[in-house]
Amino acid sequence: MKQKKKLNVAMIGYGFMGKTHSDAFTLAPKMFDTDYIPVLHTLSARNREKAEAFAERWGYHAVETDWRKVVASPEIDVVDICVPNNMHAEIAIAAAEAGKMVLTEKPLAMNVAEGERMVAAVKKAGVPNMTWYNYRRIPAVTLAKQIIDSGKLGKIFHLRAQFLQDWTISSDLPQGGPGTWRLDVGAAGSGVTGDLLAHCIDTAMWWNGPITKVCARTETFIKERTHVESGKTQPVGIDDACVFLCDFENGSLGNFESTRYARGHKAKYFIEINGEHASIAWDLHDLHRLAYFDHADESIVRGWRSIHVTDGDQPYMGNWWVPGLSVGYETSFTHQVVDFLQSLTSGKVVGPTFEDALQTQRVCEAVLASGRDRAWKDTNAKAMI
Ligand code: SOE
Repeated sequence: MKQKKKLNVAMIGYGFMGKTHSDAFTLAPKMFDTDYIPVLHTLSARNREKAEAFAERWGYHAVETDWRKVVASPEIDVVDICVPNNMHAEIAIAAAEAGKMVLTEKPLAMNVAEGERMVAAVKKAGVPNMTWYNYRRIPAVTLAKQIIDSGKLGKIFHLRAQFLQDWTISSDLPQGGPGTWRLDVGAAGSGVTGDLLAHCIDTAMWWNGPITKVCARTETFIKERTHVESGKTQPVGIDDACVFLCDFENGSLGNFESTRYARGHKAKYFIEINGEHASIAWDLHDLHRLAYFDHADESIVRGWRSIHVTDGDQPYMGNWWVPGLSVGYETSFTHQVVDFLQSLTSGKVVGPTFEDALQTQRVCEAVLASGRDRAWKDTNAKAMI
């Protein structure tokens, strides 16, 4: 039997993302052949009682309330950061300095300056690193990337993306605290731009190259909310909605929209790209399907086809069930772990690395500045892998 190598994982945080990541580490080596086997070693969170309950449910061996001890522990190989955005930089830099592999939830950081320090730290330490822009690894989204790279679309003219939700419409919702830190600018850094549009920007730049200039309009519909920690009514500093136009380096045009005020939409992530010969569209609500239109088809049968991405020849699907049977949202995280583990064996770096996530951060920061100043802004974003 092939000798497998164990990788002890420390998870910092146990919220929604702690769950998706724990599931991914568990399932990845079972469904895919990897030389490395992640071990759910330590769960770190401030609330011991809740951390213990999470650890027991998911099979972590240990619980630690102080993340600094976890990062310093010689037993830990990988530090995975799933806490609010304002803690990413400090933990990631400490983990890199301690020689650990570091994974962090998106967005990479609160802002570009922090992101640059994180990139410098992982580069200096020479440690493998990745940011969880998971939607790249939905098989249909990965297939779209392969089709685009094959040149089937020809010259690209347009890319449009939306990420719509409706969960913050009530003015009774507080800011800060476990479920609502995303509304607190001090914890999140921004609103929909960093939380939702960042996903669209990552996928868009992965498919279509760097976004060079942006022109945005941001809005905060509810200007004050009670803060969970102070109990006081405080100004809201996040963007509730954001729309922006952009230029891509390849000459194509982009338009992006995100809001948490689109009544009826819970997680409507839609992205479409139009080329000279063909177009592709994908919708999170129908995540195992890829819409494809090819102008080269014979005219009497030409039209949008809906590709059911479940065939063994399509990305990742050969390791799942049998053709025709689909997989879900959670497998985007599983595939991210698989690719990360395989990169450790092959030595071939896979994205999105911290450096890639920094490019998305640059676009987000330019979008927020553009919304504030009502002016076009350069992003200085570079190509991703
Ligand atoms: C916000 O509601 C959220 O959970 C984001 O934080 C995730 O990144 C996104 O995938 C789904 O929506």
